[in-house]
Amino acid sequence: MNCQQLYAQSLLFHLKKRIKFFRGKNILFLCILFALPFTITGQKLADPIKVNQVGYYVNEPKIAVITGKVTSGSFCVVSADGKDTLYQGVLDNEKKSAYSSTFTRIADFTSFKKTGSFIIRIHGLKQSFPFQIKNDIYNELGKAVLKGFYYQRSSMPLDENFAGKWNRPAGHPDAVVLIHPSAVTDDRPAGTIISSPGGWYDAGDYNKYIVNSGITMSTLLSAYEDFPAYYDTLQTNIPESNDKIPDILNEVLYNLRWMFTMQDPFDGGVYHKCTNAEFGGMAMPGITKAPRYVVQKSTAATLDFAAVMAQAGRIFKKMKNELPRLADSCLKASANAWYWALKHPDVQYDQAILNKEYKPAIMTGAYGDKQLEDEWMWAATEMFVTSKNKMYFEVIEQNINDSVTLPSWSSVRMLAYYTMLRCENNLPKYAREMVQLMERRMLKLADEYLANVSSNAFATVMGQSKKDFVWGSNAVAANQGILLINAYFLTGERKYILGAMSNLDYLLGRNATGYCFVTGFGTKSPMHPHHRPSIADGIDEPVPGLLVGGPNPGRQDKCKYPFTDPETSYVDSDCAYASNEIAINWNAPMVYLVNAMEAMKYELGFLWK
Ligand SMILES: [Ca+2]
Ligand SMILES: [Ca+2]
Repeated sequence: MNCQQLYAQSLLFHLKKRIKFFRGKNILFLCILFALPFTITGQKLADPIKVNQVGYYVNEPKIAVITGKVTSGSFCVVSADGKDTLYQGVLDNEKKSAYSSTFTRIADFTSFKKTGSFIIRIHGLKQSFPFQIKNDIYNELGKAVLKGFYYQRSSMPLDENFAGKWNRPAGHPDAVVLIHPSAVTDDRPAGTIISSPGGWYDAGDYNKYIVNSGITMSTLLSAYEDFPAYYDTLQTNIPESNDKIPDILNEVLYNLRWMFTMQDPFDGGVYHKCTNAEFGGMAMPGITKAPRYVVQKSTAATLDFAAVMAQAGRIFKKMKNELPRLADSCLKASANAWYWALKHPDVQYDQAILNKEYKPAIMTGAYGDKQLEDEWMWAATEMFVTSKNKMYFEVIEQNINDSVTLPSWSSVRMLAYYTMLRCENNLPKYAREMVQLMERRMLKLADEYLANVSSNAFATVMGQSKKDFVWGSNAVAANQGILLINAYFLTGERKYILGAMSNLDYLLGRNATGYCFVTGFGTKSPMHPHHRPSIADGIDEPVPGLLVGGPNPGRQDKCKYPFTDPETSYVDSDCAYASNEIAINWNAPMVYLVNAMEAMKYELGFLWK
């Protein structure tokens, strides 16, 4: 029996079942059932064949995961128009998810190497969403997730030529920003007004946070440092696309120039955030005129700032003609921040305590961090690698400990690892032993990620541990991918790239929810992210190129979720800030991961074997 026959039989089977059930009931309802035979069951059952909805490289692994109960052991790859059956394969044995009652079977069609648009059919199940197979499969996605940052720009209008139907007037000029009472100093007394324009909105809200800018900027700058030739020609249709600076660096510069304004020129300390006192309503940016503040300086913000400026200085030094004096400004800002941090080594931003002392109370994202050894280590590393000054190396030695974890906004130690490994050939001999230690530790973590992919119900690196499903779990998946790419840099072993690719499949649809988690991509894609412009702009489609947070069983938003297992606790609702918000520190690793695939395709050629 071929796949068309299989499909016809399965269609008949379902209709018969439903006709039996509805016999004697409303005939009109029956007609609707005929028209939409498989779309009225629950979330899991509705889309039982999970594919990467963007698609697959011709010569790389191609896996679909089946979550419905199957009565047949085979599957077919069919042309997207449903006419031609092109490949038949056998489903793998059933696996049970470690965190839910979901059973899965793997459909591996790696050996199918035709280019085009396809679907997968299995007897008794709704067919898969369409996907493509081609050699530049992530080209558009790579540009779109970088362009996502352009849509987050504050203080400038988004012109229709660049923003399309999502064009909008400028929001939040931030030319008048008050020094919050928590941040008052002799040089900037109460009532002082500063200007802090530019930068990206952090997430679904309209505030700008230095700590979260830290890891975001580092991830984008590292993407450039790791793949300069690729990014030198990557254009994203932004206002600066025709200048001589790579667009990824134009985008970074937009936030970097804002970061400069967050440093107090009198002492070098860096304000924790530029913010409204409270989150605004679901309106377009610039609609509300509530006062903006910079709040207390913190050691975490100041060290993150020092790290970013040191890395930016290293990169922009090579663009002296296009950006004269910028690198020097970065290095000076970095050093001034460092000296402030030395004098104030442990100033934490504790919003609850500050709100007892100062008015108005600040209720926006706190990004409080009590553990600062990792910030010290990261800042010292970027400054050491840029300056080769042994003073910073000694601080790295003091702050390196046994903990090796994926990076997050509050845990930035791994960013130091990446930089040391990337720049190892330019480091003094005395640093070699430490670099080797870092290499061993990073590879150990990478190997742990790869060890159990085959026993995972979705055959991905992501989701092997319940701990992966935290707030922003999709960034965990993307950051695991980056770590595996770094392991590839060290070893040249292809298995690490395949691990990273498995997480891209996860993010683009091969997961328990069946969602392709980037707005504007895939068939089943978030339409209602917790993102104020997407909610308020009156356009059906959300702003494109944004990665939503992903499954988070914590469900801190208290919204209604159809499923609550770690791997399924996601809902496409703008209420759901705990699983369906967007954020710059989530988009950045997606930019790195997606574009790394496209970059290595050209730079290393391994995808063309
Ligand atoms: Ca440019
Ligand atoms: Ca920390």
